[in-house]
Amino acid sequence: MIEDKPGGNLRHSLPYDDLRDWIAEAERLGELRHVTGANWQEEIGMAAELVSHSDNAPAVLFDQVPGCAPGFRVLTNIFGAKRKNMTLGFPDHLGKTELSDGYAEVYSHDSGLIPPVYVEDGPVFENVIEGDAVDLEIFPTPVWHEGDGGRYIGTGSYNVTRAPEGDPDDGWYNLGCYRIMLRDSKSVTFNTAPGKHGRIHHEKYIARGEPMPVVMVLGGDPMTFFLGGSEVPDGVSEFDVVGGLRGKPLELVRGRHTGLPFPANAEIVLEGFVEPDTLVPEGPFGDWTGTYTEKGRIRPLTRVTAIYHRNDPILLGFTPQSLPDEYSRYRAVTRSALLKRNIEAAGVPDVTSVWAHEVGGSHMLLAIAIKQRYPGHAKQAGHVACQCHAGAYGGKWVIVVDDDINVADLDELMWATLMRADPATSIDFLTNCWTSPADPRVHPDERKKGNLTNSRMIIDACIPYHWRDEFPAMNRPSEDHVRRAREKFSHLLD
Ligand SMILES: Cc1cc2nc3c(=O)[nH]c(=O)nc-3n(C[C@H](O)[C@H](O)[C@H](O)COP(=O)(O)O)c2cc1C
Ligand SMILES: [Mn+2]
Repeated sequence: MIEDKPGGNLRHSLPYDDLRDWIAEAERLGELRHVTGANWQEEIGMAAELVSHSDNAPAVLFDQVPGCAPGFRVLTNIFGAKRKNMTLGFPDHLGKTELSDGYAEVYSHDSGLIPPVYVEDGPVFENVIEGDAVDLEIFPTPVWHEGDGGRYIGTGSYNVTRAPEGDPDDGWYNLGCYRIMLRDSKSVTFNTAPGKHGRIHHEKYIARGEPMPVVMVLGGDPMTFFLGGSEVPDGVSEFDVVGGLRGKPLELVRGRHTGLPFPANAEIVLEGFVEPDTLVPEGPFGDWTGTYTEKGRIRPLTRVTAIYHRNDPILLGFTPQSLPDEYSRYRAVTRSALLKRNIEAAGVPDVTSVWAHEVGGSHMLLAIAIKQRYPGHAKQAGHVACQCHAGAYGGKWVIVVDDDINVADLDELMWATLMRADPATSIDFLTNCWTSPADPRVHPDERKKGNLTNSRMIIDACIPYHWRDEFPAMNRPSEDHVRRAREKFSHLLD
């Protein structure tokens, strides 16, 4: 049973095991629309863009895509309205910050891990296509944005990899969501940023001059996809974290060519090998920054040796659009939760709330509220937030405020920054920090040199601790005042 508060018992509350259960739940909520006949060249992408900007817009399931077998479907816009709560396993009425707080309570990477179990067979093996028969063009892979340089088959996807045998880092399976572009009917290229676990694994294979085995799960249950897109610590398998969140182990099968595991109930899985030394053009692709950042990118070639898919398979699409969008809504809820956990784990006390703002793609504007306990507390919170695992990548601004400020409200956050911070003395800058290839503010010359870094601004917008008793009070009306004003004058707003 779900308890009716944040942190209610998520363990038993995920109402789906696979993507089809999820679709049934979305139907039950009245939040799924069906579209037939839209083409992959343009129309699916157009519709996905249109619905992605509004939290109230439905999820959309596309079928009968011209040129593809009927039943081969694409699902988009899973993270909106009430289905956000359903997807994470919480009651309908929780707002986004309560949802994030609830997720922070149940998300744990060091306790409550439940490792997967292995099974012999599953629906994903209903269709096995190997060798010469491999044809990636059977799927209705859209061109998602007008300016994209290719069809992206992997957006709501994750890759499973492992360090090479004998490597000190071996022994756990990593799941990482890295976008995947179709190259031709037998090969793809995917895009791992420096420092990502999938990239680190690949670098270890490159050092040995060996191809890296990989499986790519292109449609599966949303929770596993979400964890594939989350910064789970080194050495911890996202499979185990998902097991913990579900309260029961994932059931996995193994690919026939690599032995790598994937959920038995996945929709579409590609298996293959990433070349150690063949680079091919990738992109451009509309990035999570709302830009086409890097033209002429080259990425490793992956040869697909097997396709496994369910009958009438569903490709999950989860594409960044101009901000704010579905992608930033999801990342705001889950990253804020992870970030709060990371800051607490570094020993910073009394972090009351955290919001990784949608407008910054959930990376570039991080707001942290604390109950100030001692001089220097705000600065400590800001610097930790700026550099911890969930906060470091692609960051720009970190703002620390007192706990009377609603960090998720941009107006309130900016008000506090303007009134409580002193530009000359409240701001620290850091240079040479970890950023994303999607960051449009990295100069092309630096990018070419491999200097993919940016700078940070950490704003202490808390009331100065040592003169807090003299700091002017807010003129925010008391609760009693607000209540009486409403009773007497709410008609003025009708
Ligand atoms: C829809 C989506 C697309 C993403 N695309 C990429 C990508 O192309 N490259 C990348 O490095 N990270 C991408 N990310 C972010 C990574 O998935 C995320 O940082 C995750 O933590 C990576 O897994 P890892 O920590 O195991 O490396 C994407 C995330 C999502 C949700
Ligand atoms: Mn990882």
